[in-house]
Amino acid sequence: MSQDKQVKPAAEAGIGRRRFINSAALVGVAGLAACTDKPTSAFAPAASAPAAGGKSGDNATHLKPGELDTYYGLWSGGHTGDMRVLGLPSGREIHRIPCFVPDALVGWGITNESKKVMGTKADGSLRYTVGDSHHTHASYKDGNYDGRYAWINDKINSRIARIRLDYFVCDKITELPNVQGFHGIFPDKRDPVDEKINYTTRVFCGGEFSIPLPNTATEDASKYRSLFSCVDAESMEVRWQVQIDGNCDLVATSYDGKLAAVNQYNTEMGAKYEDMMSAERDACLFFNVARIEAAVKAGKFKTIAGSKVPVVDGTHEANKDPKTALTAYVSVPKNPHGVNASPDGKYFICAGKLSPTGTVIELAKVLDWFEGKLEKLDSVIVAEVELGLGPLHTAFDGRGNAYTTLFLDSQVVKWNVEAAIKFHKGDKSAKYVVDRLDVHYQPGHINASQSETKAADGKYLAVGCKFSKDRFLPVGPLHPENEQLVDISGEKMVLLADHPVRGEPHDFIIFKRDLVRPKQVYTLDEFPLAIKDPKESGVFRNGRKVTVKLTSQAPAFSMREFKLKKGDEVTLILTNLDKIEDLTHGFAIPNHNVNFIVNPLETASVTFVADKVGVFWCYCTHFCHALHLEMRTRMIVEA
Ligand code: RUQ
Ligand code: CUA
Ligand code: CA
Repeated sequence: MSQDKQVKPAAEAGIGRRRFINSAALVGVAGLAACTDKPTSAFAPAASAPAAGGKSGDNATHLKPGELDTYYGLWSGGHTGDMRVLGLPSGREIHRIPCFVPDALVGWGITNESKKVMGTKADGSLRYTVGDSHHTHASYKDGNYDGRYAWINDKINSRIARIRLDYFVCDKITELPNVQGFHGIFPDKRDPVDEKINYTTRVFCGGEFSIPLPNTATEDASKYRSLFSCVDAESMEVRWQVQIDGNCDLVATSYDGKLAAVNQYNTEMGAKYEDMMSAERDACLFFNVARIEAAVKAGKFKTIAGSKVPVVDGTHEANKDPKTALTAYVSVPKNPHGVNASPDGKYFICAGKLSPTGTVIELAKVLDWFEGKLEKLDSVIVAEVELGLGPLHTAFDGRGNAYTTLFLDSQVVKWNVEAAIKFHKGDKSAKYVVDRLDVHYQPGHINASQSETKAADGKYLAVGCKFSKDRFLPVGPLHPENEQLVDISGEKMVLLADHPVRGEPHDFIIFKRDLVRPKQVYTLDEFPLAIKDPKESGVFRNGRKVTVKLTSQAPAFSMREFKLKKGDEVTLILTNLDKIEDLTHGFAIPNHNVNFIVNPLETASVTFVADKVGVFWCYCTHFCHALHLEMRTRMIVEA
């Protein structure tokens, strides 16, 4: 508590006195677990808040039974390692998409198909069973989401997963070589050169922790380096990497495809947190995408032991001449967090974190610098204005306003970007702060409906509050997060609702529901192993290796029993031949660690050893029919 008292709410304290957070306050920042005093009590309950565009007294977040949400939200699950799908404005959680960690409901990590996506060791067991998903973004076309893919990262094991948005399933996972603490991701929005490619073909990935390259037990941290990686959106292979000075944190991309950028909080290249805060300024590091690809094509790269990926040199030293530079290090205040692209395509905004400021960088000027037309790189900064304490992430409404989370102030600040630029130029009458809203509590991530697209619509804002404290019924020591929904359709922000979510979501995106076209029944052809006719069922033996082929049609499996011998290595393939929406079956084998589901026309397989003599009732775990309980088959394992 004490550290928080040193910093009064922005409304009370003269913000100028806190130009930079003093070192005593930093103790609180480092813990980032500062708690506020009593919650702001004068809070209108959500039900009485005016609805977006609705009659007053309505609550847009309350949908009547049978009503559908108008937006999808894709939420990263944090260290649950999954992706969540929310409906908005209701805030209802509709789905969880397993990717980095096993999931008991669908059998992710149990079926051979999911294990292949997740990656296995030589003995067939999973390579990893933990994950930490932070950032999620979707593929673009013409500056808006095109409903093909979403991507999500795993910070622990440096993996990027792709989610197919036709079936809302993960279909590929790639592990980045020589990267630790893989944090931000962002797809490009078009190709920088080829006119015809007006859609996403690359995903950029920021490596946050620096390590020895290649990784050895070197103790001298001054030798550690970070890489910025580019993954091919289709093949999911790593195309190239850039070795940089400092580190990468979060990523943004420009609408013209020419630029990507990361915020850097550790330009000091410190190994201890004190070292990482020693400089007054860090950087927003820009990448010239077309030049990097040209350098790779021209063979101007090295490789790092253990990987064949081309690595180009993006260090300060190698990029002093703007006309050939691959990178540009733009100086921004102390330990920035978040870099976000405004929907008008003009600016990247870096939030200050340890500085109470937001920095606005004009992209046309960055391109000018790369052409040699701008004398000083610093002049790409068109505003650096005070916002409040602990600014982290920024969202946009498409009407020229930005919304930045203030972690320490427990607020969202709405500010006008063009007014901030005027103010920075010297027009001190330009009022750039439009509104402030208390949120509950300590917000990290923020996003608005369609925010980082050209179709930003300024309707809803979701705020990822890291602490929920007293906002929900107590359930013991572990609190849910509080995803708050805010109406931003008017001048003032209006808090609409609290939504508890299981820990620990980070970033999320919100988009109009008609941008995706989900399919609710598979086609048999999606699966090479599909058993298209129940007559193909049977037990097929090849020495100790046995294949069991089975189909399901409510309320029965195609074989009522099947026989195995103790010690058989069994691969069981199950195709669900039911083709009706919502008719999913499960398949569980007692005492064999097998349980998975098959959705309509889906095929899945499992491999296990029949190591116990006996009768095992394999049963359907997913309620499917009035005779669901009767839906079983006997596995008889003989000596
Ligand atoms: S970023 S620490 Cu991944 Cu703000 Cu959540
Ligand atoms: Cu099939 Cu329950
Ligand atoms: Ca720093």
